[in-house]
Amino acid sequence: MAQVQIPATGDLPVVATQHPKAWKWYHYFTFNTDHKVIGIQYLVFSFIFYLIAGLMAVVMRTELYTPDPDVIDPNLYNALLTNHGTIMIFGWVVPAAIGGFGNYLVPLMIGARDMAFPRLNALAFWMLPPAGLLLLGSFLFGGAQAGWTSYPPLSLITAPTAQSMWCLSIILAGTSSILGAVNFIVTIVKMRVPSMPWDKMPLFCWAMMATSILSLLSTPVLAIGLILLLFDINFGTSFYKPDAGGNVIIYQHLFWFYSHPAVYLMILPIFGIMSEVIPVHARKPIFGYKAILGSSMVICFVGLFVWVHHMFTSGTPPWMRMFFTISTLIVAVPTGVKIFSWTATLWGGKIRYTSAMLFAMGLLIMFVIGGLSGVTLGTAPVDVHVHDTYYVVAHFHYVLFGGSVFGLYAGIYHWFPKMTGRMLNETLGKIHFLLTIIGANITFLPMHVLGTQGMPRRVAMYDPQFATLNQICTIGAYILAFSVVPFLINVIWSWRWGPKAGGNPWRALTLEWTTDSPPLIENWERLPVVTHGPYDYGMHHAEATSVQG
Ligand code: HEM
Ligand SMILES: [Cu+2]
Repeated sequence: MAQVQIPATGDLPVVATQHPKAWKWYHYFTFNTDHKVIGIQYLVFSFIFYLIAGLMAVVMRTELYTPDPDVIDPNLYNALLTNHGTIMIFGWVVPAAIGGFGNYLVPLMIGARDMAFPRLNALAFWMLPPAGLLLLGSFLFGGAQAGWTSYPPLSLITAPTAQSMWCLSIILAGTSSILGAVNFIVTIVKMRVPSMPWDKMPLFCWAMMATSILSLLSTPVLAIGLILLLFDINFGTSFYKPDAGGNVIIYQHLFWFYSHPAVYLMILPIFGIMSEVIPVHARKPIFGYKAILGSSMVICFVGLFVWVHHMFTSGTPPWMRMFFTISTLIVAVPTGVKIFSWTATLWGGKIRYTSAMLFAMGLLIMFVIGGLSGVTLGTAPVDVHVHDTYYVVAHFHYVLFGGSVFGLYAGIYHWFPKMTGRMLNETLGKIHFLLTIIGANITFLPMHVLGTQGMPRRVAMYDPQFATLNQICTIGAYILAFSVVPFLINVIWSWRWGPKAGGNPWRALTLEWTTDSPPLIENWERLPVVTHGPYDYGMHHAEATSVQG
């Protein structure tokens, strides 16, 4: 394919003749610069890694079915634990939400033909497969075993080769995130179609803006922390070695300065997906457009000042505990604003219980449970008691699985017709939803009890008094593993044989629905003109112009 300059605005020039008419399957395995191809590359890649990390979880839960370490070697358990967490975060939620949905949707939603820097975009994606291979390859050397947080001194003394591969992998993934963040910010600021003012921009794009600013400010700090760790492991430096004058707490600060914001990197784009899915399937204008976009920006800013809530038990002085307890509780406010706005949007709407909507509603319930346990953990006096217990594991699985993963599924059910031109099967979708929400609650709800009773996290063996609840968790995990089957059948079957979707099957109002499904290579023949707000449902002028295809 000839390299051609794609103009930001204006009508499609002669370049169309230099492109193939539509991408063929093998283009998806090449260094392609089309944002839609890259978006799908991210989604498929990250879903494969989701399955791999899910398999690791099934093995761990099988081990935990009984109190003794009788299924796998405890060192292998630690390696699985470390890579499960790492892959779920850096290989699934972050690349799927930001790289996948962000790349696919942002240009389409703002009326652009591509991202601002298409080649940089492709480069950012192609850094991920080597990062993934480094993680998987590290199992040849025993696998990194120090947890996804990789605190020294543990990370300095276990499996040094594997730990170094882990560091390199995360540095690669982080660099990819930084490149992506620059691209999103420039694209959103510079490439909106002229008829789209800031206050008519879809909320998903606002969420991507907040996500990208946050990523740009925090990711380099993680890279610094990990480079110093690599030096300590391999080159005899002692940044973190206490016996040689180093300080382990510095690592914790560098790590959490990125990794608390990382929880917002994983949830802000998902909040963006929620703000798109809910109004379409409830046929109502979103409640509190400005409140939602404002709360994304507030989360982006305040989220930079809460990281020490992960370090309440690291000898932090009392004034610090107080400061970070208060800042943590403040973040709950903008989050609550969003939950309120979505609930108010549902209120009195003409709700269509599609699979996308069911996952969005499931997210509302699950995220509220996870948010409440988050508020209790953010309060230093409580956290000191339940720190490093299963209570923490329960909390972050409610926000990560019940939040991020539910949101990714809602997004897939909503935009699959746009991406492939085919509808997914709704019956299989509902079976998938039921298995997922039942499985998730059976797996993660008992963990709150286990944690408050004192079961530590990150262990392959435990006291027999915890056996019954652990068995329940393991059964839940099997249900969760099985829940993927109807989803996979649905996606593979529908991609080929599903009913044709047409341009706008949900009668939605954002710009991605004004082109064909799947969209043309440069998105539109003539760029769309914005004549109404993105959420003007039920308003006559908007409904009339939106129906297409
Ligand atoms: C509602 C707002 C939230 C609050 C108040 C909150 C608070 C906390 C606190 C205080 C901890 C530390 C627990 C400990 O000391 O061991 C923690 C851990 C964690 N949180 Fe959150 N959180 C929130 C949202 C989220 C979100 C949205 C995610 C991900 C999408 C998330 C993922 C995690 C993870 C992965 C951990 C485990 C860290 C570790 O290995 O220790 N949290 N959270
Ligand atoms: Cu945090």
